[in-house]
Amino acid sequence: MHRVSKLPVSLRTALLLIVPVAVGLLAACTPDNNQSTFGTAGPVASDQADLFIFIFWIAVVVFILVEGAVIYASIRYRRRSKSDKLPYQTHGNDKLEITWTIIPVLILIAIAIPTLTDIWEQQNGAPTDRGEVLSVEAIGHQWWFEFRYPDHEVITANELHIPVNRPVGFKLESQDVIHSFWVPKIAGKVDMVPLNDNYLWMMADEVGEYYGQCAEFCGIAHAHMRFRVIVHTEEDFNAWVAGMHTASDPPAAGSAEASGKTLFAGNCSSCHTTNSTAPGSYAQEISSQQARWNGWVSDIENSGIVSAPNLTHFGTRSTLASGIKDLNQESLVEWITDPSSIKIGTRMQDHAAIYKTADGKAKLTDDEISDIAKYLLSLKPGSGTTDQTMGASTGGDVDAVELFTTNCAACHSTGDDKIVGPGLAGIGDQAGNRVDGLSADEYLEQSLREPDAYIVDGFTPGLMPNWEKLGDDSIDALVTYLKTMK
Ligand code: HEC
Ligand code: HEC
Ligand SMILES: [Cu+2]
Repeated sequence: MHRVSKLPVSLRTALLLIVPVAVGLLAACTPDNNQSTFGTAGPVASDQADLFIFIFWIAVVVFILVEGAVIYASIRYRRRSKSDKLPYQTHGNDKLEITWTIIPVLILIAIAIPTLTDIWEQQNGAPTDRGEVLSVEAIGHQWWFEFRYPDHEVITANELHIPVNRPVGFKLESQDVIHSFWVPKIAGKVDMVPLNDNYLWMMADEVGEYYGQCAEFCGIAHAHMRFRVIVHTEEDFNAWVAGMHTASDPPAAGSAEASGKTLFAGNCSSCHTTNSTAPGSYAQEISSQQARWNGWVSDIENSGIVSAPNLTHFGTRSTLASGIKDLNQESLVEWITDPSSIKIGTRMQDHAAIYKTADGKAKLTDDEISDIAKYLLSLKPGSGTTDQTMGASTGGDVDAVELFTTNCAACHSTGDDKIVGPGLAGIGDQAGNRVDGLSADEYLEQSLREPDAYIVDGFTPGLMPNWEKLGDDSIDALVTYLKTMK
């Protein structure tokens, strides 16, 4: 105490400040912390942690020996008199020099063996002797993560579901810049590089929810590019997969959710898919996502579309905006009103037509935003009775809005905005004048059955898919619906 009180004031305050800061920083290392690499929940992370601890203790021993020798020498042989006479000078000691060359070599070999073994095990692909490998493609986007399960034909975003005690093999990709995939308690980190696939495997040995984080600076919202890993029992995982293939029940007519659904179809569905439950929708979402990306790349400044998180069964998620906020009506309303209040720099706010306002906030009323939020929160696996064939007709009622949302909205807005195809506002009036001799009905039907028979000015052939596969009832319903677009 006596010594400390003699220090200059500024140094004393500095010391007083260092203590809480150091305690604060060290607190981040407690194994309980969500992003701590010490409390591990899988073999890859625990091998990495063990390796760290092993190297750490070797470093501690080296530190104590070397620093001890330095301190001992500087005290024992300190200058004791005012005489300027040099001490006895010695040069070269073969025994000593050989010893201090060999010891570090031995230490480095001791460190290299487990390091190389671990690198080898982790780079060698998912082990096949520890259970059936689950394949996942993880794709980094500014600033969110897309997860595709090719074997199960499921696509989701920002929340990765995996079964416990089963190896998961990841193919890591990026659509834009370099990101990095890291789940501190389970595995990582490996870069997600555009045009160059990387591979990583992980396995979780405890059921629970874990944090993931982009670990490579990738732009303004990098720190807000997180995700969650939800580790299920095998049974719950299978139930989750089954749920992802079960359509939501349609909202009751006249409900807030029904109004939200229509508003979503008009304002949001050019970028977001909400119904990837039907067979075939997996491949379709991949091509829509690519089309959105191509649309953005072809006009980075003004594009009205860009690849975006798949919101199928969004109501079952627990987080919003790639792990930044808890998901609930309130946070969702905040997000839709003004995404930057939660996360700055999103491509959603930069490109969606509804944010082209003076203050950048959505061109929607509070009630409309609340309805959209209610609709999104209602998206959960339904009773399983809803038709599963991409909204195609099964003889009963055909929901033309649903058909349009599922199949068309990725490329066509119902307003004037060009996405991949022309905005369809007014098509009901114009259809009859497009091609001489074709009535509105005939022209619209031809657009769906033989899209390349007539190409709208300024567009390229081959982009508009052929819709014969939807069946006659669905095509009739779509034609009727298109005619209402005055
Ligand atoms: C121009 C394309 C585009 C449009 C249009 C668009 N979004 Fe988005 N949306 C995005 C992108 C990109 C993200 C990812 C943002 C991020 O996290 O950086 C996103 C994220 C979201 C999320 C969070 C998803 C998650 O996994 O947490 C929600 C919810 C959402 N949008 C709802 C909407 C709603 C509602 C509308 C219509 C009012 C809409 N979006 C219109 C591109 C779009
Ligand atoms: C992959 C993108 C894409 C999808 C999905 C798509 N379209 Fe198109 N559509 C286009 C393009 C591009 C054009 C313009 C080129 C042409 O005329 O073929 C177009 C043209 C049209 C036209 C003619 C418009 C006019 O002004 O004459 C109609 C009508 C149309 N689409 C309806 C639909 C409907 C209905 C669906 C859903 C069942 C759909 N499209 C799905 C890309 C798409
Ligand atoms: Cu990133």
